Amino acid sequence: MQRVTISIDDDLSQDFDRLTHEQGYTSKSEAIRDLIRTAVAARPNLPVEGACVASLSYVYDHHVRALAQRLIELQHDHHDIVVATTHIHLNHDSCLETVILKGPAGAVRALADAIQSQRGVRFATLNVIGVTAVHSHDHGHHHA
Ligand code: NI
Repeated sequence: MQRVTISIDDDLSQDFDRLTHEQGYTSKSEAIRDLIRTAVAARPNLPVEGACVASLSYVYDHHVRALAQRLIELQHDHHDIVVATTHIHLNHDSCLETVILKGPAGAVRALADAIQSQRGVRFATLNVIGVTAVHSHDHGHHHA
């Protein structure tokens, strides 16, 4: 068993307490463990082989220091798989971006992970629209 200390802003912590109370949790730790289990189980099973088309949407606070610049740099670093980016100014603080990605599934996943894990990026959702398997068929399993 490991002990983990995390920081959560007051608003989010109160919302979480309200939710877990409604759900009947008596232990905040168990509620957080369940969230982690769900996150681990829900990670999309994106193959690392083949080419895919995907959209990545997320909200971020453009006041977070250097975040907008980092997101632009990440996209430029992967200009070979970034097809288009739509940026919407939601309000004074928040921006919504949807990035259309096309390329090797592993590279698409890696870029989506790099963007999602930036501090200040929220609600990131990767939607893989299609994967074209280009298996080399020399790795010991069969396809129906
Ligand atoms: Ni904006």
